[in-house]
Amino acid sequence: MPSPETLEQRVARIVESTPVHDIHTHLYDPGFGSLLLWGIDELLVYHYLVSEAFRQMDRPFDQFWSASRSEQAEFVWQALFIDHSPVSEACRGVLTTLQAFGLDARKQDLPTLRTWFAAQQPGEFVERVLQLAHVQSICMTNSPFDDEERAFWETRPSRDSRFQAALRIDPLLLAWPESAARLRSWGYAVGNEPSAGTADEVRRFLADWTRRIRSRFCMVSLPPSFAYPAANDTTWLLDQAVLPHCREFGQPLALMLGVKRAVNPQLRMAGDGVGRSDLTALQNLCASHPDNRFLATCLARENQHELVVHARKFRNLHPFGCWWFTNTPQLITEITTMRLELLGTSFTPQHSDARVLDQLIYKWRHSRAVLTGCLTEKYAALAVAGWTVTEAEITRDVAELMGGAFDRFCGLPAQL
Ligand code: RAT
Ligand code: ZN
Repeated sequence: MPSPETLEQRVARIVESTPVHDIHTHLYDPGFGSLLLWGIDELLVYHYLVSEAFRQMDRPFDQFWSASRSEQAEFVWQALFIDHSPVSEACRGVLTTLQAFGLDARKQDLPTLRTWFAAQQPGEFVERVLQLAHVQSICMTNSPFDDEERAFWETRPSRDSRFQAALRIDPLLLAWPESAARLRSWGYAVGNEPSAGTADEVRRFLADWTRRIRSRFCMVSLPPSFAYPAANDTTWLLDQAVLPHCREFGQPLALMLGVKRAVNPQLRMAGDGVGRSDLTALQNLCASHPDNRFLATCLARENQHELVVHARKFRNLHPFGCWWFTNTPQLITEITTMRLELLGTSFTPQHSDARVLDQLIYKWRHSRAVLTGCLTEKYAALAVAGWTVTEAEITRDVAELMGGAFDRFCGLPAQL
């Protein structure tokens, strides 16, 4: 007789079979062609790996950056997989991904791996990855300030409904008045100084883009120095344009707090760092705008507890994800356990932040394993207290955590 399923096996089975809604990625709808990255070279030149590789090689920065993409991938492979054991989370991710494709990274050298990827048919490959990662839908990161991306939107591409849009507005909020000049060049009559007319035009810009890309929410990443309210452009733009826009469209604003951009510019995209935020800003936003909803994630480990406590006080705040430097098994375990203990299931434990399609596989395999561990521990503790959870209850909870709570918080995608 087969031995009965343990609690952990049951939770694992349910977590693994529940499709996830990945609420923050840097992936693109396949209709955007070359903007959607995939394949072994892209996996290896992921900026998480590039910053690690520079620690293990003496190569001058210029020499690395002037090399071709495939040479850069070879440098990273040599430094992180051949010369040292690939124990970091980002390295392990490459191996999990290759393994899921049935490729033995130990046996196959880079040229052989490249040949395998080159033989994949893009459309089928997208389906295969989504299936292996068990991802049902994805939020992209869509910036009108990105020239390459804007050009795609202007062609009015046909859309894959699984790839939902999120309107990213960092330059608008953080680089005014430079961004005012860009808005003017696109036909919006904004001035550099605060005025009712400028606020209306910024709102028109936001409304146009929300409709054009059918975005579900606005997003911004903010430095540790972010304060609210403050006597600066960010506060007036939030108060007069962004928050009214979100209210009008019934959409949340996602705040990603604590990134220090370009602490080492020589690393280019890999050169951003972390800093502790003062989450009083978030508290003030939630308290003074009860009719707005805020999604929030923090980059600093030191901010995680405060974020959860704010969420206990403000139901217009929804914590999400273990972002970037916190997306490691140890920190996901710590953060997810803390959130479960203080918020129950009213949060979204993870997003992938994938930049390369194939990464969905490892990001979700690794995160699902951690979520299984955290939930098992909590259900076992409930059993000790005389509350044995049923299959249906676990299924309900997991669905909440893997996109259900997020969808309820955000509201259904608007018919724009
Ligand atoms: O995790 C990342 O890939 C970072 O580079 C950032 O893009 C970050 O996630 C962000 O959205 O700003
Ligand atoms: Zn991101």
